[in-house]
Amino acid sequence: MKLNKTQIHDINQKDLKSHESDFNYLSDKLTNKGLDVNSIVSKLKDFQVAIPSWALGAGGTRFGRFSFYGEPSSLEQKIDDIGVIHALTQTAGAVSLHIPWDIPSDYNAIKEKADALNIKFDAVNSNTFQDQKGAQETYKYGSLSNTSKAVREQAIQHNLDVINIGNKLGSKALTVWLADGSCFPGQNNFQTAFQNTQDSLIDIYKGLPDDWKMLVEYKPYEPNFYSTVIQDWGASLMLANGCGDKAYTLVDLGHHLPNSNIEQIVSILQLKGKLGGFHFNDSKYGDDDLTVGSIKPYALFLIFNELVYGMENNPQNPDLAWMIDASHNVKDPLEDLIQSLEAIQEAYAKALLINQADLKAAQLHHDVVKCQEILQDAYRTDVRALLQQARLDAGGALSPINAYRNLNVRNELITERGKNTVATGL
Ligand code: PSV
Ligand code: MN
Ligand code: MN
Repeated sequence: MKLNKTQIHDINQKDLKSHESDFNYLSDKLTNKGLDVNSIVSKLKDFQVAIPSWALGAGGTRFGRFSFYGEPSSLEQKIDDIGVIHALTQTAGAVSLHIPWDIPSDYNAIKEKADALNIKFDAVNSNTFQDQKGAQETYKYGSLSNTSKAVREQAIQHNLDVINIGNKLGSKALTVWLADGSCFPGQNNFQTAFQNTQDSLIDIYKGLPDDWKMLVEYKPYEPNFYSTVIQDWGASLMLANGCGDKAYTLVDLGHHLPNSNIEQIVSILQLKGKLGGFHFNDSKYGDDDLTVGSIKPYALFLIFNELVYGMENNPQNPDLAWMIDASHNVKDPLEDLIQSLEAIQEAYAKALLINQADLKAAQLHHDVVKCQEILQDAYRTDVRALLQQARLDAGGALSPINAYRNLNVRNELITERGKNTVATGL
């Protein structure tokens, strides 16, 4: 299924008048505060977030999986689905592939399809957390950290293969997330596991093309519940530094112990020029992979405040690879991704409203109350008309969810594809 601009344009007509009055009202208010509304709208238009190829089917828990049907069963169909989301939101102009879940069978055909839908290939993800069919060695006791040289070599080679696949598609980054760790005290020697991981990453890094980045993702626990080799930003940063200038830390919002100050982590990584990628989701308890902004929208806003500050003040930090890393059981996955994209844009827009000069002055005067007022004034502003304007300018839908439903997308997909389901392996 492919949406065209006319369909979306026609659907927008009904809400155009009320959008215009909302936008003019907000625009006047913000202009009076000294903000450049056009520049904010254009930043929102430019902000693109990659959709992971594994989030397009209903996710699942270890207790069950309930399909929405019409799910994509090939990489081509996954890219079609991202095309639908991108046509409506104009914010999902990239895909992040997981290898070997999504090895293209015909590279040219996939590239042409993605090009036609205006979708780029963002970071490619390696997978050494599952054994692959026909593999000689098992990752049961770790991959890049394993005490067995043969296992480490297999895992290194897999990452080099992933780089090669990404290269053919135009990707410029490899994301490494390891499940490596231990389930029980005494099972692993921490130092050996860490050193093996460092040495393996260096071997992968040697195969990285000059214009590529390596993104090292961390996570405190799960699937291992006693220790994880790359458990936090400190471990990730040490490993990245041990590899070289093209290696960076990747922050996933769900990969922190409760109450971690994630905004402070992203801020300091940017200061050091070492924040390379970002996975969006939300969580109540652990790595819940819930819809972005569904649980802690204020925390997301505070994180965006630091990201905006870093994007403006830290030229030593590269452009980030943004990706949604969420998936679950009870929503239409495409609607869920649309909601996540909206929440991301909303937090970004609110962060762009913060008057950084006023905030700095209030900080210098130790005016704690004023500092909080400045942040909360931005947070409490209803910025949805800005998001709508950005989408409208780019040819997207005023309300992507309403348009998705009015255009009957899920039923169309079911008619086209039948009651297919895909197990993502998550
Ligand atoms: C691990 O929990 C993770 O967040 C990593 O980013 C993986 O690549 C992704 O989920 C899918 O397994
Ligand atoms: Mn992640
Ligand atoms: Mn995760």
